Amino acid sequence: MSKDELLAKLEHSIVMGHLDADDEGFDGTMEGTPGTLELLEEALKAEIEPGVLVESFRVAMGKVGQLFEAEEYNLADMLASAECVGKAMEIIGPALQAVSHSTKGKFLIATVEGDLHDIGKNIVATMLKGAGYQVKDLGIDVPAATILQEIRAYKPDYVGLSALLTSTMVEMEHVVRLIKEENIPGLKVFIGGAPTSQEFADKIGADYYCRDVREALDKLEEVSKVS
Ligand code: B12
Repeated sequence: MSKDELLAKLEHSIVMGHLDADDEGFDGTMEGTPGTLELLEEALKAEIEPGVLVESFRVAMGKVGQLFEAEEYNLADMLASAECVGKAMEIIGPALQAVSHSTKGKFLIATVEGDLHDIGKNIVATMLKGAGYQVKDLGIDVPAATILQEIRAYKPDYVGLSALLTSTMVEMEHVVRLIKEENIPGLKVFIGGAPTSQEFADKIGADYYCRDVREALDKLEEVSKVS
């Protein structure tokens, strides 16, 4: 199988919520065929880069979102796909983190209160660790007060906030306002998550919006050059 075919199969297995060969997948027909975990193992053997794999996870989850929106998938289907990516990230996480041992700065990251989505946040946290940042991940559904408390205690150079719901973008705005009121010299606020945008970042006073983890890494490099 070529690398492209393997990636296409991996993407499909995620969309189908087909975790492994014991799992029947979304349509109940896939038991006995290689699932996400077996295909991932093959992809790693074929030396497909972890960064390429992460991008294919993002594409797959985008498709899942479309199916949910079209009401072809329900919440449980979305969760099955999320589980595939979650388990896959547990496997490739160490490889992503092994890239660098230097410290480029402290990055505090959280999904804001009311929001339970963590795949994107986890990818960002993992890749930043791999790129040499010291990352503290506060998890999901994190109240503003906890984020502020952690900023005071951990003293990060960067704070990253994630929101995947239009409803929790309001909470993100609230958190950014509270952070900015602290007036901490040099502290930069990064935001991300599918419904956010540069326009939204400008509106709420966040320093940087990142469409994906690649952009986050590029923007961090830029910031560290100027500061
Ligand atoms: C998986 C999923 C779930 C899973 C989440 C499991 C988990 N562990 O995360 C479950 C099933 C729990 C779920 C629940 C719900 N979901 Co949901 N979910 C999704 C789905 C399909 C994929 C999200 C994902 O993982 N994407 C893949 C990752 C890699 O991409 P990403 O998160 O965007 O992250 C990248 C960038 O955005 C960026 N980034 C993200 N965060 C950050 C942070 C920083 C600091 C930086 C720099 C960058 C960055 O970098 C990341 C990596 O490149 C999306 C569809 C979509 N298109 O997003 C819907 C989606 C977000 N969900 C949606 C909805 C409606 C819900 C529910 C309300 C459904 C319900 N009726 O209950 C609940 C809400 C629960 C809650 N309170 O949070 C809607 C949101 C609509 C809206 N505009 O508000 C979407 C868009 C689906 C749709 N098209 O309708 N969901």
